[in-house]
Amino acid sequence: MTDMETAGPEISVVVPVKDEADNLAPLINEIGASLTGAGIAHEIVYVDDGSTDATPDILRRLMSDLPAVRAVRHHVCCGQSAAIATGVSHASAPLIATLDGDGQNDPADIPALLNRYREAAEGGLVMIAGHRTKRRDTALKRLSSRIANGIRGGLLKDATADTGCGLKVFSRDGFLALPRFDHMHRFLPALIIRAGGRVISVPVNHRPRERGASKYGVWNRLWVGIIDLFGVMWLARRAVRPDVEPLEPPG
Ligand SMILES: Nc1nc2c(ncn2[C@@H]2O[C@H](COP(=O)(O)OP(=O)(O)O)[C@@H](O)[C@H]2O)c(=O)[nH]1
Ligand SMILES: [Mg+2]
Repeated sequence: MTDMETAGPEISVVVPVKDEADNLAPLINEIGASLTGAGIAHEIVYVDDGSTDATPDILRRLMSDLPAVRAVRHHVCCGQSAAIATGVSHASAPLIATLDGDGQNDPADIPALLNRYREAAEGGLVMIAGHRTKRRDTALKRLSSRIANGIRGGLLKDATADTGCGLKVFSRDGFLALPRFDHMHRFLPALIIRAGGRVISVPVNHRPRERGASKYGVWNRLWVGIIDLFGVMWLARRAVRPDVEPLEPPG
């Protein structure tokens, strides 16, 4: 066994998927190549969120070939935020990288995000957020995303140009202490700042979807997004961060 294996992984790559059968093997290979190439001890945790295609069968097969891959499954689709939370709970590394399971995020960006995390964290609460500087989506999706990011940034002051980017690096403990709710994954920067942390954006690559179909349109994001925005503004106003001092007995 190498030192890397005995020490356990430094980072768990958490990938939420819903009906992404054709994207599993190509993306897992890319994640493995990127992290192994950079000498980063890792595991890959897939969360199948109640897929109705061949996703669970293919994951089982890939797991038996590739020891770095683990997978868990929701019997019923619970949404992307719940899937990410399940993956983080099941992860065994202290650091987490998330990315979309459709191949639009580039795993080759993970080592740079991890380096930025190592430079910035120093024991504090830090999230590194990918910023898709050249979106490879339809014009409608790009426009709606720009408007949503503008309104969200203006109201929440979350200091993040692209909160919807699936590519992020953060600590497992930091995430597990955040409030949980459906759709929280689009508000992670605001929630980290609410918890007293910092968010640093790093430019990342973005690629067109090659296989499978998008699960989100403009409308199924817009209306819930408006409600969520008010919910997160309320949460931010109700933030309390006590500075706790342990008392020692005299002498
Ligand atoms: N767990 C889970 N993941 C989802 C769900 N909907 C989408 N995803 C995943 O979220 C990522 C981005 O979704 P996608 O449909 O490509 O959104 P788009 O890139 O914004 O069009 C992909 O990895 C999807 O598999 C869902 O209901 N549950
Ligand atoms: Mg996508």
